[in-house]
Amino acid sequence: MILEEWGWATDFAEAFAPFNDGRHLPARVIRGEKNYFRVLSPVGELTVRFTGKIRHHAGGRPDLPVVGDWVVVAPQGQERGTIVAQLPRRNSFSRNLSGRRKGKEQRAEEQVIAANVDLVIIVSGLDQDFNLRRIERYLTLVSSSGAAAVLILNKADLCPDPAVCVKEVKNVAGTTPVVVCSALEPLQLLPLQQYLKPGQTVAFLGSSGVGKSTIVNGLLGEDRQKIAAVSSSDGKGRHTTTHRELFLLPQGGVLMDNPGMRELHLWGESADLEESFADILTLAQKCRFRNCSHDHEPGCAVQQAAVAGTLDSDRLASYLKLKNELHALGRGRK
Ligand SMILES: Nc1nc2c(ncn2[C@@H]2O[C@H](COP(=O)(O)OP(=O)(O)OP(=O)(O)O)[C@@H](O)[C@H]2O)c(=O)[nH]1
Ligand SMILES: [Mg+2]
Ligand SMILES: [Zn+2]
Repeated sequence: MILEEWGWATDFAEAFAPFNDGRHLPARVIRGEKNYFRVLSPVGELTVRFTGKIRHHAGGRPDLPVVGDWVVVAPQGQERGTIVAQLPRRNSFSRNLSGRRKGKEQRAEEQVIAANVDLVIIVSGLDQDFNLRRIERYLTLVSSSGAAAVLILNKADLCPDPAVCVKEVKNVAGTTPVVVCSALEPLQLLPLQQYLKPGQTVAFLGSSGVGKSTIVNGLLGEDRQKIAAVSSSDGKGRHTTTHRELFLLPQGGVLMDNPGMRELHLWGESADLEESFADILTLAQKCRFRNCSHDHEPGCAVQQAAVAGTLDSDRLASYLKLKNELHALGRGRK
């Protein structure tokens, strides 16, 4: 087993050095179950649990291992082991779980979704799923993680005029590359090859039913992931994938398939909007007040652009909504 194929690199090796005593193995979490993990180690796949000590030191959920993490394992026998430490993450994605519950004052609760991801491919369907506001939300999530992003507009076969949607998406995507395809046609996945590199981890994110697992199977060249038998007629999907999991590509590169997220509440800071809403931040430099909220102030260049139609007013509303969400989060996590 060559660990480098799974993304092992010198920074992780340095962090592992103190454990390199012949009794421990480095391993990557490739799948998480309720009470155990599957990890990939130099001696192959192992089923591991984590010690109470890690649970104690973690001081809460965000620090516990997630899929993508590199961990230190004390092997027991041929197939089992215990996670004794977690190596520092390069990056991670989080969402705010408290947003899922109804109620007035909610304490923010961070859920780390995945770790050590180089590139996120955000998948959107060109069917009823198509929603620019959701795409903006995903782009903001990715920019807060520090990973690179690519947008896939899948199910092109179900869209009478994909070019119209692509144009709208490009208005919100900034510099993020946009790829249009139908995952049912393997040849249409070829443009994705340029984003897959040996040792790099690529995660697929998007709503349920958009075709993430279909794309993963297409790239792996085999049906590893179960996909929905038929597209559901309301376009909402069915949560076919229930676990996130890493897969090794035959030509190198690691793919992470994810369950579709029903709701995505952000975990981050207002600054995370700087990349996903760079156009608004550029306009804001011309606002009369430096701390303009772009809501009601006189001399607001952002509002003026929305009135003039050079900035989509729905996009501005989306920006203000996400900004409020992140501000509220800043208060809630204190
Ligand atoms: N028409 C059409 N159907 C597609 C395309 N890609 C995927 N599908 C269908 O869409 C349905 C959902 O695909 P999945 O790959 O299971 O979707 P998913 O994003 O993995 O969904 P979850 O696992 O629930 O998050 C399946 O019936 C696929 O066959 C496409 O490009 N065009
Ligand atoms: Mg799936
Ligand atoms: Zn303003």
